[in-house]
Amino acid sequence: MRVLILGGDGYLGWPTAMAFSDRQHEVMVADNYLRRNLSRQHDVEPLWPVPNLLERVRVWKEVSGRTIHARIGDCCDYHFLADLFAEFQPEAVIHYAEQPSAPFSMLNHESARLTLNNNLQSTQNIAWAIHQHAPACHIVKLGTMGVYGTPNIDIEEGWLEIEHKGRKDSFLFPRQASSFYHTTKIQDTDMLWFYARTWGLRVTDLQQGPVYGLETDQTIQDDRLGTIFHYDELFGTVLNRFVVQSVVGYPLTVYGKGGQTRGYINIRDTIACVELAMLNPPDAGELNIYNQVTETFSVNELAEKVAKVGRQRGHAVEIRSIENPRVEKEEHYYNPTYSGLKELGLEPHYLTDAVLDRMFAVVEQHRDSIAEHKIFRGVQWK
Ligand code: USQ
Repeated sequence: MRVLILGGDGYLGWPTAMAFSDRQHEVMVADNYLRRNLSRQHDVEPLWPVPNLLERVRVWKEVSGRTIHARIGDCCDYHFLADLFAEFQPEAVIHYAEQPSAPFSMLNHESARLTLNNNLQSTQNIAWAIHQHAPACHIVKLGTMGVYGTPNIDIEEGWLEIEHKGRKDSFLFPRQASSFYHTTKIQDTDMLWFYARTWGLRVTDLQQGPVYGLETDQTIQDDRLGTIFHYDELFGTVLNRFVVQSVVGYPLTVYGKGGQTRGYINIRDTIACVELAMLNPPDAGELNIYNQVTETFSVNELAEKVAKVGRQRGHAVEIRSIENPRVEKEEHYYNPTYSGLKELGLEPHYLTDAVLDRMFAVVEQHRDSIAEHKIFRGVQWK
């Protein structure tokens, strides 16, 4: 399939590009280095240095013999994006090109403005570029489980059937996000659903939970092909952070009571899910939604799992509850449905001790590069 990956330089974008290339898809990546630039500005660069996107593409060619086309540019620049669609004529576009950090979106007015403008403008541009240049192209947008919040009822896969005064209809499941970033992910879904209904676009929204992991079948082929791995408060996700904290003896930063429960997913499964979604497009005018997680854990459960494996490897792991910088429920009901992607063929990689052990082995190799001051800064939701 001819697939355009927007945000192709990121934690998920680059591993997806290599995996799809290996699976014989024709891949073009585009990125404006937003994450790299923000990391530099905020002194939270990743655990290991990563070659620029054009260099990554050259290394991939050297290692695999395969070609990934690459363009550097901003999806908020309509002319840049429209030209990509006109030239490449993608059959599917994977939209990773959003500012992905909840804490970053709560940092200050400028970070909130950037998150709003970037996430909504890029999405609107994609809808227009498809409408004008590649109308059959399927949009696979990375969404987030965080749009649902933590309601006191079971979370359905995107839609909820409502019976009201004797009549029935299906609506998007109620959304009540817990950060400004997550709120922009509600808005981009609403925008794409509008364009699907109005212009007949085909859209899949993947409501993904926090991702963990640092290796895929392709990243391990050469050190220069590694993904961008963050362990800082702004861009690191909780499990990745806990492994790094364990390796340097930094007490695991459990926010508040630690009962916050989320659906988690291994980076390998992210790639598999995105491909399954891409290969199973909805009809024109329809919005498919999948909950992209494979198991649920509370923060306390994650900390215990990481601590157990860390101690087995000789680390003195301490778990410490600290005052929660976020506004979120610390004890709550959580029961999401996530059967759709398994029905399409997903075979999950679960969070076993062996998976954690391998994460530790990789992070330990980079122990000397871990900068403790990056781990916690306490961005306040209030
Ligand atoms: N948490 C801690 N200690 C930490 C970091 C996080 O207790 O040091 C807690 C958070 O308060 C939260 C949970 O762990 O309750 C998950 O936090 P996270 O930082 O791993 O994930 P989050 O900020 O929700 O965002 C991440 C990605 C985002 C994606 C989202 C999926 O950065 O792009 O959309 O996971 S979800 O959380 O399901 O919305």
